[in-house]
Amino acid sequence: MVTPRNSQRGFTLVELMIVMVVAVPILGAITVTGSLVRDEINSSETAALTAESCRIAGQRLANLARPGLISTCMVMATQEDVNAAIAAQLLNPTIVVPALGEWISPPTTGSRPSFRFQGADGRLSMNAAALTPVRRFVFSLDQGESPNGVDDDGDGLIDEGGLQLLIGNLPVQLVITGVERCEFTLRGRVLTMLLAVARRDSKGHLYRATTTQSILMRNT
Ligand SMILES: [Ca+2]
Ligand SMILES: [Ca+2]
Repeated sequence: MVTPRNSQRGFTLVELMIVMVVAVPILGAITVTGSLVRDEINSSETAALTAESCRIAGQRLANLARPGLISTCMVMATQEDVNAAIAAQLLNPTIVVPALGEWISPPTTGSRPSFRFQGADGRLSMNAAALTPVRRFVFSLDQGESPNGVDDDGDGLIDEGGLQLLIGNLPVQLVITGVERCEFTLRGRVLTMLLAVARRDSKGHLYRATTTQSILMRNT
């Protein structure tokens, strides 16, 4: 007499091993793919946020500087300005050598990282003698960074710092951080502002964005 096979029997060890051999790589692939997709989404978001914050900061600078009067524009003297003045003074002793960081008339060549001006807002525009308080865009390197083209503090960003807005002597707003390049260039009445910023995501990937704004400073 033949005993019917038990249809309720479980998997044999061999069957389980076959299932594992087939299923485990598939599950692994699904997990890896999911992780890659998540990373891709995070990367896209960080890249978009970096570009957006850079663009907004550039737009803010342009809006703030637009009422600026050309006659009030100044830049902060860099070491190059000091060196150039020392060299020029040898030929012309009447030339005054500025201190590092002193506000000077914008040179006709190159760009500078900090800029100041006074403007006439809506209320004061009819009175040329009544200017707004001095507005300054001041770029400062982060602690641990020096301007040498090298990432001194090991965060991946090079020569980075923050751009601060001061009205009068009051620090009003940190316009943007993670700034690798901040350049103000005045040619005639055209002020060009360049901002290059970088951001790092949780995985250490770097994202960079640049924005340029040009505006016409006012004559009166
Ligand atoms: Ca750095
Ligand atoms: Ca550096």
